[in-house]
Amino acid sequence: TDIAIRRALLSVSDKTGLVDFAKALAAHGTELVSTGGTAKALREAGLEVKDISDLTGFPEMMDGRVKTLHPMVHGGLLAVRDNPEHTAAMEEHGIGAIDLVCVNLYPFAQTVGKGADRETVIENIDIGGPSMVRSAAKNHNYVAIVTDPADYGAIAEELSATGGKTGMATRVKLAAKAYAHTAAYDSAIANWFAWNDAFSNPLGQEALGATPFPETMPLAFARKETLRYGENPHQSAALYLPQAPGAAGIAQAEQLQGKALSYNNYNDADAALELVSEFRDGPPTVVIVKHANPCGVASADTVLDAYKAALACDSVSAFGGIIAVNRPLDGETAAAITELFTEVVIAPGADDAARAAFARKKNLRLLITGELPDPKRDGFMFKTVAGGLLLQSRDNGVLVESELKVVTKRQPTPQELADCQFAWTVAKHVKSNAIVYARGGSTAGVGAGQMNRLESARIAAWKARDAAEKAGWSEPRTIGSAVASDAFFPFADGLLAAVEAGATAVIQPGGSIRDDEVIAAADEAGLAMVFTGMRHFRH
Ligand code: 93A
Repeated sequence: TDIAIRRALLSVSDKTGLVDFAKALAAHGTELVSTGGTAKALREAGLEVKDISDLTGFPEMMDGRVKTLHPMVHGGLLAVRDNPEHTAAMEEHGIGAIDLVCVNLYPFAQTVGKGADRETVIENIDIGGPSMVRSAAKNHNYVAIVTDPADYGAIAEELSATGGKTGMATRVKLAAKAYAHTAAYDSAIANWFAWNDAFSNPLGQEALGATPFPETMPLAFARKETLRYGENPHQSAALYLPQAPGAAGIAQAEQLQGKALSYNNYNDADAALELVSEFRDGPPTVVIVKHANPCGVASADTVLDAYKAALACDSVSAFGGIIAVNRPLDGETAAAITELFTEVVIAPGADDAARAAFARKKNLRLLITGELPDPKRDGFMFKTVAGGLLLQSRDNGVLVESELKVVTKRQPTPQELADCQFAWTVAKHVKSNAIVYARGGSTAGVGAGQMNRLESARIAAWKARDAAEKAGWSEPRTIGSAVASDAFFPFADGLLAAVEAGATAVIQPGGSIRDDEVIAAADEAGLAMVFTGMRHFRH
């Protein structure tokens, strides 16, 4: 059944094509009714238009929050025209039928995309618009619902072909589109609520209640770039950014030079930046990462000295590595870095001399972060499993010195305690099982990703001996070092391997059923051992 469009309600935020479409309607004698901004645009184009307030008998009020939410509107949209009760109600209340609705909604997603504040985003949740869209779409037997300016032309043609009518087939198609539109709109809002808190809401995860995890996991991320390939050349990949302000990390860094970052570059650069950010309030510190594990980390009086010390930990692995520093780079340090092949350098800033030094290495990617992200910030971590997705909160636990518990007869010396803290911070960013030896503000040996803790302890010690040999030192730097273990020692063997390597202090979470055994072994060897009470698995 064709329906003649006697009255049309137009209320659009995106005014594209509006005037032409309204003219096409008016050409068939259709009465036009509009909300404030839309009516203004139509009048300016010389069209005759009735204000919505004249229809409802109420002014548009509360900053426009209430303009079309009225029985005069929704009665006119929802009435079943051949239902006598409905028509009687229309007559009784003076409700006139509305035959076509042209609505597009407040630009919610665009407002979010612009990084608007919370209040502005909320104000851009359209209520009256979707209500009209849904009412009109439900009653598509009688009402045409137009939500997309791209459809104006075809509808205008249908009007001219039929003398101002729409056909049922058109109205059904428009109704389907309308519900898809409001569904997408509401899911964008749901996404924003689900994710805004994770990334930017000062109320943090508390605001989401005891479980910060949304019932469904809508991905409110927009593609930033397509990457050349994934972890391997036969895999494809892309980088996405959260559609909420406040996200801070490697994805927000500014690239000053070099080829586009690869999937593995991003992964490694993330590991490097996350670790160096732990030192954002510390002395100059340099992190060198390979295969997402730190192979050398050092703090010193200058960035240059820290770089040299970090490099000496494992100069072999450092080749083709990712370097992150916690201070703006100077020319001298930049020049030293460019002596070795490096994939990516990440820094809060770089002065002109540093930029000039890097510019000589065309392929080196230089990433500038500005102020380093806060290691204590909230956030989420994703990991896929075949057929599913694992989601957990960020590991934002940081060491609080006052919460350390000395469990051995011997107390750590101040130097041992400092080395313990340094080793622990690095171990948090090493793939499990992680064992890290540190001495005098730099790593002495890093053991990563082994299936048992003893092996990680042995590998780290072996790497320290190798580094000593390469650097011509008289002894490995594990002698007199502190050793950190990312999780408790289940047996004394791992601890004894550290003793053998020359460690004099141990930092670990504690909590094993054999803690007594492990503490006794530490006492026996004259070690000082502290428990953190917090584990840092990372896989
Ligand atoms: O604030 S609302 O949710 N309350 C309403 O009653 C209402 N009626 C229409 N938003 C409402 N609208 C929206 O206003 C429409 O969806 C459209 O996006 C916009 C058009 O306003 P104007 O004509 O003043 O530019």
